[in-house]
Amino acid sequence: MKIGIVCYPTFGGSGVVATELGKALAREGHQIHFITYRQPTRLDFFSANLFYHEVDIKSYPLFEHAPYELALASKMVNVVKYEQLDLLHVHYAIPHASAAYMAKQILKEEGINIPVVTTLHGTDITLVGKDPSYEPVVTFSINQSDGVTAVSEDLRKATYELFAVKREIKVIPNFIDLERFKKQKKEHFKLAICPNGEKLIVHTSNFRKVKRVEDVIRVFYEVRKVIPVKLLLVGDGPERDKMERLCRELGTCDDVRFLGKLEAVEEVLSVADLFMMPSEKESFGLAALEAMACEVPILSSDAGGIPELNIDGETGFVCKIGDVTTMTDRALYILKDENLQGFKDRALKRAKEFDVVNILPMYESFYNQTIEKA
Ligand code: GMT
Repeated sequence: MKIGIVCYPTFGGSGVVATELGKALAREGHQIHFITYRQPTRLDFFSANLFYHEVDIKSYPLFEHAPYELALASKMVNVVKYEQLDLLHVHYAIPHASAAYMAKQILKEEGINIPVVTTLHGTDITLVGKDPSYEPVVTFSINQSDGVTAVSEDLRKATYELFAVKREIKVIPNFIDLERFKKQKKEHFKLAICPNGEKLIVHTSNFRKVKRVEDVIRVFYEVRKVIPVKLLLVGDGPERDKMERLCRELGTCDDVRFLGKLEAVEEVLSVADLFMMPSEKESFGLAALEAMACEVPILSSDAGGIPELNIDGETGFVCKIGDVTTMTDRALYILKDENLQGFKDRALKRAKEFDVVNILPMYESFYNQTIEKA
């Protein structure tokens, strides 16, 4: 198949899922055309089946905000027409689904019928999309897609609750490349961070409010009163300054490192003993799956789709959002020497269920069904 993939070319979340999906499809022999405003982060190599089309966003003094959606729709028209694509797959509804709708209508005028698949990722539904400033367009463009998928059962349910969506939504969970995400031998790294055999807690995120990084630091602060432990925080975003201040206030700076954005996150995960994801909202929790694949147990909140991934008492623990006291107890339980290895083994076993090899055929068959119906 010749497939156009539209996504945000960003560091985590939907952009990574879209890029990894495209790469996996290309390995299977499909021709993949990425249409984005910047080269996606994990697409910096040559492959005969991978193509990248940059959206040109022309500025003009009249525009306070350049009309990205129009530039994107125009680029989609162009790529579908000249590369003779069979299908467009857009990741994250805003504004990709509505841009795809516009491209589809324009192409229809020229006698081309391009099927559109929209994948809902989370905040496009639960946070930004339900805001009245976007809701009518989001509802309309989801209903106009030829196929709709969501990354968890919880997100599927939330979409029906929050929007007047009539389309059937197929759940296709996120996936992991176990060739890349696996525990690596990085003992020297562990020794540098934990010179006295301390346990290591890791959190990675985009440091937005919904990630509740403060809970990570507060749990760490409580755990540190009981056992020797260190904390690594990977990523960057609007909350980072506040979190650095909190560490200074709590006097934990010597035991906490802010690493900023890191491409090879699997190296850090390889030496972690516990991964924390206390999010307020989380449709799936890809970062937790990446940690599990590196044999790291998860201490998470019960937000959104996380409990579909992290099995309470097995691969880690699932606690109520914001319940720092229970999270502290659970962290201490997992980190006990006699418990830790069991949690690590079960985390890896669970991660293997989300191997890209298992999930890719779900997308391929969904594409085929959508093309047949369109
Ligand atoms: O978590 C974010 O803020 C990024 C966001 C995105 O769309 O890039 O992530 C969402 O999509 C990921 C990939 O499907 C999911 O693993 C995340 O759970 C989801 N984030 C939220 O729902 C908050």
